[in-house]
Amino acid sequence: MTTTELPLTPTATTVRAACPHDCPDTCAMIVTVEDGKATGVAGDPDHPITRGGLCVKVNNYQEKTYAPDRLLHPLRRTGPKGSGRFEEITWDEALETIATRFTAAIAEHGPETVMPVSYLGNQGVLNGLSVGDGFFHKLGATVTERTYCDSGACTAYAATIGATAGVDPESIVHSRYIILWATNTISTNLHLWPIIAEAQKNGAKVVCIDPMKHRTAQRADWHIPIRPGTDGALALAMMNVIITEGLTDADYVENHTHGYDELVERVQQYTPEWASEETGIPVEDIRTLAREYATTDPAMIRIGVAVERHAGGGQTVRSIACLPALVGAWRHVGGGLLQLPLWAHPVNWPAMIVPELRTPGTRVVNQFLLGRALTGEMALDPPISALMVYNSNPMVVCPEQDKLARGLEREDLFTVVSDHFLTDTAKYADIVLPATTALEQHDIMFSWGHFYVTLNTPAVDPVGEAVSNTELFRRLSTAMGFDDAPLLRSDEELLRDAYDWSAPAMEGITLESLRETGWARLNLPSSDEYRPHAEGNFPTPSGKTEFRSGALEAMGNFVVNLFRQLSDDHQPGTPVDPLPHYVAPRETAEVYPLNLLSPKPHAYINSSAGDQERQKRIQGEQTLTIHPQDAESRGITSGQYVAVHNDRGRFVALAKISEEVAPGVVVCPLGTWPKNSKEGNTVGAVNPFAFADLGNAPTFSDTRVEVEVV
Ligand SMILES: Nc1nc2c(c(=O)[nH]1)N[C@H]1C(S)=C(S)[C@@H](COP(=O)(O)OP(=O)(O)OC[C@H]3O[C@@H](n4cnc5c(=O)[nH]c(N)nc54)[C@H](O)[C@@H]3O)O[C@H]1N2
Ligand SMILES: Nc1nc2c(c(=O)[nH]1)N[C@H]1C(S)=C(S)[C@@H](COP(=O)(O)OP(=O)(O)OC[C@H]3O[C@@H](n4cnc5c(=O)[nH]c(N)nc54)[C@H](O)[C@@H]3O)O[C@H]1N2
Ligand code: SF4
Ligand SMILES: [Mo]
Repeated sequence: MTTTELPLTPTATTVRAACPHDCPDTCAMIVTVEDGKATGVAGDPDHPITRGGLCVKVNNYQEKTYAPDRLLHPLRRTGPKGSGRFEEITWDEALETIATRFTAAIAEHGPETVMPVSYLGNQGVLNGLSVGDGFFHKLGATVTERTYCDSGACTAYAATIGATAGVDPESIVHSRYIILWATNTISTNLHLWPIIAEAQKNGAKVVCIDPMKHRTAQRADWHIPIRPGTDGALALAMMNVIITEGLTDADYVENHTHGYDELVERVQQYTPEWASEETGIPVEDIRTLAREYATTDPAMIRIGVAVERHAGGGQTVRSIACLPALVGAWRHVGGGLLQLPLWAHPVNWPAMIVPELRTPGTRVVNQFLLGRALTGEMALDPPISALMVYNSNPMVVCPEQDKLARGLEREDLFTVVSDHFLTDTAKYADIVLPATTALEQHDIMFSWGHFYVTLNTPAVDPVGEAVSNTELFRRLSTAMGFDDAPLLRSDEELLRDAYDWSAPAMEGITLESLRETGWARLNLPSSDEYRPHAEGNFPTPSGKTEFRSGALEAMGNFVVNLFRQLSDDHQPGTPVDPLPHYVAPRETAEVYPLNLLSPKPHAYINSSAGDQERQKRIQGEQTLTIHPQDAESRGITSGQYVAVHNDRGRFVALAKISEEVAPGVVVCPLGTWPKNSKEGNTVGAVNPFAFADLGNAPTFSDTRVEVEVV
């Protein structure tokens, strides 16, 4: 179906938009508008990735825009924190209260007493990751370190092969060996699946390395269940086999890699026998995987974000990133590594972050420590006395949920939350502000899953008194008396600043052309020809794949954030062994017997859509999947409520007994809203705040628990 064939009433028009979510697919949406109201959304049938389909999380997006429980006016708290009792106030009152309270807090404690908390509820270049940064820099607020997603993997990846986009996802049709490593593609990267399925139909072998036999693993040719957090051992043993059995591409290694001799020496200790003990994978399977991977061209590896979420996540990605160069996979179209092709998008991040307004040396606090920072368990001088949350729902996504709730209950803390709905986080706010949805705001989207840039044109006027994040921070800047030009830019000016339009990748693409077409492929070679590293050319210090990493050697541990750059917050890192090595999971069976994983929910996008009726119906109640053996030994039967607990807290979920998980592994998806759970708690209650080895990544998969019938 082409756009013009969409069923339209005589008064209807269509507007080109973009899915605003933190999802690799970044779908091009077409919104139908009738009498000033959005009546439907559809995927653009002409878009080579979207292919006319939106996922179950978003295909009724207009219902979110017009949801009866949507926040439409600013609110002031009237009951105890967390009670959810509020009264409507005007925007003027809201802004005046915020300006007065921020000013008073700063007068008492200094500017670092204010802390922003935001993440990727919206992924737009205008309204997403960096919106508000300029405002908070100007204020002198504590800098919020955002490393929820892939910062450990990006650090490891950049340290090994540089900030390269890697394999074009569309080139995967040419792949003949496809390893899906810790990713549930059909749930989390749906629009990549048809491309993989086409390759599979053409004879490619699809291998899925995952502790869980989820819907993607069920469609794979080979599912390799692995003990969580031990993927580094598998990758190192694959290198051991490849080197020992002479399966390397000697010419590629000679010309396009750095540190091979040291790597050879290093991986000697990582035998398949050793790795089998660590990973629970039979020795012969490890050998077969290494041999097949090394001898089938083109071979590609898609690494999921989940591979970074344990103590050794960084070194795991380091080891995986070494593999393609070792076997010369980069020589071929559809061979190599696909992680986050966002590196191809020339987003003009400095124009968005406005780093020139930042006072050097300003304190940095990582968001995983929010509970500790608010309860005072993390000693902070000055303490946090004013908090502003937007684009994030920490009560669901942040570890140490109990501490966070206690911190948010503090009577002396002034909290502002901007959102679409009264989330479990917003319930603790003193002031709640209504935000617009994608249908009501301007934006431009990069993608971390493909090479297309997408423009989001508002389809309708803001509903009620909701405002976009860009407008919110313009209003706050004015309320605080800030007149710096970058803080007051209009959306049109921001759109012009958002991309580096003169970059080679943007050749032939302008804001005007995007207004016509809605989206465009970056100016890169066609996916049938794209071999970015056939001749090396890695953007690393040596220009090669660095088995021995010059970056880690020079800087120690560092943080590459999703802005594709060294974090602003970079501090000299702790020294890191520059050769890949194994870091075992931190939490062991001696303390708590079961390893809890909290992957992405099929019907929600993180916690977004988690309170929408249709999505709740599809996702169902919060469940814990447990192996029959583990259930039996605890007297658990299917459909019973079980308590999942450790020293950090507990949550209650419905038991689902299934061999989809191995003995010793239990799975509860992220995303349920605490208020919709049996006892008001979710996986965040048991997750640790601890960082992984690189890039301050989270360790959500490095979580041990016990389970019992409630
Ligand atoms: N439906 C849906 N799609 C989403 C999202 C969503 O919330 N819902 N969120 C989006 C976001 S923000 C992200 S980051 C991506 C993430 O998407 P993915 O990269 O696919 O990550 P997850 O779903 O968290 O986990 C994928 C798989 O990793 C496995 N896993 C966990 N720990 C380990 C381990 O140590 N080793 C191995 N080998 N596997 C492990 C889990 O069993 C799970 O099946 O999805 C995006 N897309
Ligand atoms: N246990 C566990 N925890 C995890 C993960 C895991 O796998 N397991 N995954 C981690 C990962 S990969 C990620 S990316 C993070 C995600 O963490 P977040 O980015 O915080 O994701 P959401 O829970 O969806 O929260 C986004 C909030 O922003 C709001 N929002 C959306 N658009 C706008 C807007 O335009 N303006 C404003 N003001 N608000 C808006 C939404 O309504 C929603 O309440 O979670 C992390 N946490
Ligand atoms: S959440 Fe992802 S798959 Fe779903 S519509 Fe948005 S971009 Fe597409
Ligand atoms: Mo994420």
